Amino acid sequence: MSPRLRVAAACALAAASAIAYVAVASSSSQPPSASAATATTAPAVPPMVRTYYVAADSVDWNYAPLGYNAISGSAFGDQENVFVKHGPDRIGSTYRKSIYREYTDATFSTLKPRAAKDAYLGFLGPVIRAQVGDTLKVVFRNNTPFPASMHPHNVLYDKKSEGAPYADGTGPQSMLDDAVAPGATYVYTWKVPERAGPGPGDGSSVLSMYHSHSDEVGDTYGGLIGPMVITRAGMARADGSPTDVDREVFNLFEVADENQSPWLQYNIDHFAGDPPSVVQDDEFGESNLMHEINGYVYGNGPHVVLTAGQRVRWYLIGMGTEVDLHTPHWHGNTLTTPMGMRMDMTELLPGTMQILNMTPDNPGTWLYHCHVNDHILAGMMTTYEVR
Ligand SMILES: [Cu+2]
Repeated sequence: MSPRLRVAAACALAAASAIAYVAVASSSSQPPSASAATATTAPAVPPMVRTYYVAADSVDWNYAPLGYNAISGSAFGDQENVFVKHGPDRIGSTYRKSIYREYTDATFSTLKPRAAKDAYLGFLGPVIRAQVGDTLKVVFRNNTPFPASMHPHNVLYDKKSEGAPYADGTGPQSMLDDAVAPGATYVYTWKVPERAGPGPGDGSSVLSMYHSHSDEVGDTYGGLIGPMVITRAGMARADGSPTDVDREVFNLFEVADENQSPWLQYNIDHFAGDPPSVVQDDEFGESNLMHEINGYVYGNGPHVVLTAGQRVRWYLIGMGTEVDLHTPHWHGNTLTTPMGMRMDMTELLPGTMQILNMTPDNPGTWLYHCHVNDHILAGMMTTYEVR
């Protein structure tokens, strides 16, 4: 199929599924298991098709928009300037990136507004939600100049919706999803059976994620990653969120290696001086290792605001390479694992996810950071607030 035909086909599919949240009959719906936490009484939400319109967009992203160290309250010094200082041979804190953004419909003309309380999500893609028994249709538009895809974790997909190119023996019609061309649109269909949702030891929801896998390493360092939540059947609100949770928070811990982003040359050309020789410079390479949480360093992102007594679920994602062993640590409040173990920190490795529950009881603005010393110095820190 030609790219033009592919777009036309995708648009037709999008139109057919434009009425989001259409209830469909499904035999895979299950009542909540006996081990599930007590849910707030709410009417059961029937299985449905949930449609999302997601584009990969090119944006100029500033990892440090405040321009100072918001954790220490001080101006950037020598330590921070290794990573954030702009100069003739340094890119600084602003890089062009590819990020997933949600639109209101298949025209991809209007961005879906992100609520102020979710501004902390930073460069993460939209939170995609489903209840066990649902089907997800994701209409994907690639607005970047590089091939891109959406590869999901946990949900059930066939070869037309895997979003990853490799020698799997499939034919051309099963490879359109692997690397969606610049300007093209593709519709991914992901099923959400029991095995995609919470297992016996989980709470009412599990974390998943999606990311581009056309060039897995470059695409994710370029910024194409987002969270996905699958809620146990019978425990979802209409929007898919779990009924026994008041607030959900999503964090990515990653050393974003901008040296491996497909935008590297663009960033050198537009944000650094001119010398192409900078890429041979070890210190230049170091300057592009952005130790970020949701795309921010040194507490420069909007922080999460919680209310004391809320049932808060923290969903954590780790990505990257061998330096990406992270140990998220919360000051001020404690958390429990779904199995009921108490902690105020946890661990993440590249490509792994963790879920912790918190009922904050200690008001204040609290430090929340990776506990790895090298990562502390490089700015993998933020705060959260309890009111
Ligand atoms: Cu870390």
